[in-house]
Amino acid sequence: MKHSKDGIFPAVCPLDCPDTCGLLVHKQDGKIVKVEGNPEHPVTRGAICNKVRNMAERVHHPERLMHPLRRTGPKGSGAFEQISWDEAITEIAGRFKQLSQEYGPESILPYYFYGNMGVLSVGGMDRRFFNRLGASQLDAKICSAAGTAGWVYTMGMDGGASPEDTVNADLIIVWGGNIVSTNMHQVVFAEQARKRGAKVVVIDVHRNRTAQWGDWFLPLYPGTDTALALGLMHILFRDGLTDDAFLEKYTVGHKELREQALGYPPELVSQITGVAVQDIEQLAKLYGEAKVPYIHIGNGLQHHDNGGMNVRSIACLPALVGAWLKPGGGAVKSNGAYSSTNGRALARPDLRSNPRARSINMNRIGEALEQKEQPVMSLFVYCSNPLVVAPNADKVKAGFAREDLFTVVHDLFMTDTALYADIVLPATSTFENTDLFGSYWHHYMQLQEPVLEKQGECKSNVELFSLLGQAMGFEPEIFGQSELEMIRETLDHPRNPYMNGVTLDRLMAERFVKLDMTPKEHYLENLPTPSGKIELYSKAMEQAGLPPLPQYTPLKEGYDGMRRPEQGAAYPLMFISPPNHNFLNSTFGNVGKHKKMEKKPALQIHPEDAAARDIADGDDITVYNGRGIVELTAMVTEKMLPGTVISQGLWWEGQGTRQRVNVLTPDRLSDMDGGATFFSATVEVKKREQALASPDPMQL
Ligand SMILES: Nc1nc2c(c(=O)[nH]1)N[C@H]1C(S)=C(S)[C@@H](COP(=O)(O)OP(=O)(O)OC[C@H]3O[C@@H](n4cnc5c(=O)[nH]c(N)nc54)[C@H](O)[C@@H]3O)O[C@H]1N2
Ligand SMILES: Nc1nc2c(c(=O)[nH]1)N[C@H]1C(S)=C(S)[C@@H](COP(=O)(O)OP(=O)(O)OC[C@H]3O[C@@H](n4cnc5c(=O)[nH]c(N)nc54)[C@H](O)[C@@H]3O)O[C@H]1N2
Ligand code: SF4
Ligand SMILES: [Mo]
Repeated sequence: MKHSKDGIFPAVCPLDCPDTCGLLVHKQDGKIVKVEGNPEHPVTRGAICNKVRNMAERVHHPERLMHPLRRTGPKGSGAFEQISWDEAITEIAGRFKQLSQEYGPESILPYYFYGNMGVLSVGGMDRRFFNRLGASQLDAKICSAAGTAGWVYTMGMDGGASPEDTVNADLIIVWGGNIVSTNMHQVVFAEQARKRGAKVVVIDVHRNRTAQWGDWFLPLYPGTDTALALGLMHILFRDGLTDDAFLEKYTVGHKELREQALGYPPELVSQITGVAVQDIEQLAKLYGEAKVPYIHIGNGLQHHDNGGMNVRSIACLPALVGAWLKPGGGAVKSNGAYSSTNGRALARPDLRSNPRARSINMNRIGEALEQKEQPVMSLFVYCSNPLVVAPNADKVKAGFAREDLFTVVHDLFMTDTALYADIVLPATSTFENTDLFGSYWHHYMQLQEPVLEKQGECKSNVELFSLLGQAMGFEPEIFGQSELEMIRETLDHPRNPYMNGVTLDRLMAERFVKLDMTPKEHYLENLPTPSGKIELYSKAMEQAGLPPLPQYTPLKEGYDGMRRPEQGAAYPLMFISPPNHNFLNSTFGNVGKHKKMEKKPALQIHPEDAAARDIADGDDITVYNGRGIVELTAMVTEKMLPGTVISQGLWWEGQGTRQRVNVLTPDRLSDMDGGATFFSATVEVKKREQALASPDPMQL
């Protein structure tokens, strides 16, 4: 045991956030009383966000699940009885054996995401278990699939500039990211750059916290970023602001791109995007003349029908001006590849007797549960809250309500999803676990060792799937491995040169171990694209049936082919539902302190759009489309262009409210790699007292 009842202990923030902070956990009498940033962590430097400063409230929340439960009432009713772990495991193993015999193991589907970013928490014993079982595979594409594909087509790997270098930038463009809320240490680096004279430009569909902090905010219509990027390229080529020596040496397709950009003159781009011609001209000049321009590519602009292409197009910009040759210049979409560990050693796909088992895209979970042929008969949910976070959420709920579906949920709380489970299992918090953490942004690996007693009868994901493996009669030596053994194995990953020298022993001794970044010195000479160069023209995209060059395609819902939903359309407002400041996706949505800071679920609406509907600030409103209805409070504001409405935060429904924004979002897949299209939704809004026939009878 590394911990005692009192003292200060090092830990790692497990949340799905690029910063992956080093923490110091303060304990009194066996309870956490304070969480702060570790001043010794080279990126955290003692500063953490409000959410995690208040983490003790979540870890010691009176509603934390402490025992396994079995459902006793209808699904969703919240009626459960306490059972023992033995009973729970026996029942699950029994059902899995029976389903495997009757329907085949592919009738069982795991559903997970990154509620805990630990390498062992999602990608450890859990994957190993479902591989050995032969379950259906989950295509885990809810977060960043489309944008990553767009980036990788261009740059070859899921990695860009080094965050710590960005202090050298003299122009920072935050494009479709709300970093004040979602990547606070990038703001710290940008502030350092700003002290030396750097300018911060924010391109977004609403004046979010980051736009309020930046120097210049450019609002645009949702899903039009490719057009803006091409408009910038048009001017860069036109005005001789490109670095032609760089283009010649490190890229393929610059001549074709130059041709393509000719088709996007500022006047046209202004019509498409809503950005004034003079602003497009000024931004291009700023970018072309900057010495070290850096672009932070957020997740927001890729949650669209055309999301892959949005990222792909922006990813071409640094090459045009040769920004990659300057430390701190270039761009980051995400840096996940640098810290990738040996996933196969943990997940053991070799244990699968049916390597071609079907894959189900998590963005289509509602539809997958409707399927009558080869039906999904059991769902095992962990580290995710699909009833709140998955698109087209009423369809998801209808699937979860199926009487013949055997559902297990492992979580710390009775989430909206857990209310529909047959068996609910209590999960440990990260502070009770042993785990390994990389970051998808900075370059440090970290080890988490338990700093808190296991609460109640909670079990970690590793323990749970180890027990289940044993109950299924799977190989004890494979399902009985310890966490430290697993960490040692996954760190052994010669295929990732950045992991060179990162060992368990060093992690135990040093706590934060920097990746070996020397291979990055030759990054540009050695890009893992088919040509080895930055692909401004991508043959691979062409082969995949995609436009090989950046090309603007309007969103699918209600668009008139140019930019905004058609006048007179049934759902004429673009509905964007990005994260809020005090929750982490739906995590913290049940914690009093965090909810209080967010007040209540609201819809930001432009005064013109509000006036047209006789809506005043503070009115109760109904927001609806063909997928469903949500009830929110109007917040009348000029933070976005007319025609766009915003609702921040993934609020829980619990029982009796209608505030899950994902009821309104589409489960269409994006242009690349099956990504989610949360932000490509259109809606209409009415004042609440007006009676409204539900467009979706299922949910009344
Ligand atoms: N506080 C907090 N931090 C978080 C999270 C959280 O829920 N809360 N979630 C975590 C996770 S899982 C992720 S993936 C990241 C996401 O964090 P970010 O990368 O910041 O991405 P989002 O917040 O999804 O969207 C960023 C911005 O994109 C804007 N946007 C939407 N559509 C468009 C568009 O078409 N064009 C442009 N230019 N902008 C658009 C949204 O309005 C929003 O302001 O944050 C992580 N960190
Ligand atoms: N409308 C809209 N929808 C969105 C988004 C958006 O911006 N707008 N963002 C999307 C994005 S980017 C993402 S990444 C997804 C996120 O979707 P999810 O990954 O589902 O995120 P959370 O809502 O944080 O749910 C994580 C759950 O895991 C649980 N958990 C935490 N640690 C553990 C553990 O160790 N073991 C187990 N078993 N459970 C644990 C938490 O208690 C929580 O209930 O949401 C997506 N949905
Ligand atoms: S959520 Fe992000 S910023 Fe907050 S403590 Fe965790 S890693 Fe750091
Ligand atoms: Mo995400």
